[in-house]
Amino acid sequence: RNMSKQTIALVGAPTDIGAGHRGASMGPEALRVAQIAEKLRARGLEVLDRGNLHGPHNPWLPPVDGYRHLAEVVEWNRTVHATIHGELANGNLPIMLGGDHCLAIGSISAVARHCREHGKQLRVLWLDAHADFNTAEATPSGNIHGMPVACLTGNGPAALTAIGGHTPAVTPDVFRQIGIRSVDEGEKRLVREAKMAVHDMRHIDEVGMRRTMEEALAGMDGRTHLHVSFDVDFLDPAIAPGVGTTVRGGPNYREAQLCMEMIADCGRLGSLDIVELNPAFDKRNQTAKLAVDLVESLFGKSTLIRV
Ligand code: 5AB
Ligand code: MN
Ligand code: MN
Ligand code: MN
Repeated sequence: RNMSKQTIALVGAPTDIGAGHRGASMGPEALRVAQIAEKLRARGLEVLDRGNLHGPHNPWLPPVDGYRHLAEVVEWNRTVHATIHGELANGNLPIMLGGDHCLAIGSISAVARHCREHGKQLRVLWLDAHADFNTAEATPSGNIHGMPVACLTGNGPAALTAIGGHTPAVTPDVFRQIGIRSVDEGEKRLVREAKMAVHDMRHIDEVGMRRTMEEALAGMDGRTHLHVSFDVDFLDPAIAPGVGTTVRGGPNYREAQLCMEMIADCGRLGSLDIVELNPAFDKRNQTAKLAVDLVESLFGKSTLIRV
């Protein structure tokens, strides 16, 4: 499997610039304290910790024309884009340690650019309670962490949709959204219009995580680069309280493990975001530890005895 000979590069992006609560800026350090690097090395993987990126502080201002902190969000995402693209160009497998989910604009636009440069097909698994498909008109908050999928598909301010030099960075058909259970009214209409592939919690309840993941991973081949954007609020808040925007009724521990194990089994993982972890809402770093446990499964750790 090609991912085992790839070097993993951890890139910290300590900001909550796009979020509705402060604290996701502490995410990278919480993941390090939960030993993300050591646990992956124990799996025989080579891991480089590149440390943290730098960017503007959070001025905590109200929205302007439907966006909060747009200039700062742009600056952070430019830095993320350049760094993640550089890691991919060097043949590494980047893991962005967020930070809030607005940073996926930078990381996924970088992955998309890398795919265009190398004739690869992109598939993005968006693990989240939310669709993150809001626009300035539809958003109830102005928080840009609720807008990255819209921006990546060309629906947003030019300064964000053009990051990476290609607008749109990706088409809606590259996404498979999993775990969705909170979508705003105007956002719902946009999700339907774009024909987003949404495997919401109702779908997971009805067909189970196994069939959901079979569907989400179907149609990939040797030319597919798989990117996973893991918003920790994907998980049920009973097991993952350390996020700013909890929504009850998410995947439980076993469902989340199966999700990660099936992604590992497909052997196509090329890049990862871990976002929205907020230690200010956590207890004894349990959510960071759970995220690391799940990431170990994503990189092939299995409790399976049957072969
Ligand atoms: B997250 C909400 N839809 O737009 C909005 O955590 C929440 O990255 C967005 O998925 C949640 O403000 C953003 C109400
Ligand atoms: Mn999100
Ligand atoms: Mn979310
Ligand atoms: Mn959130």
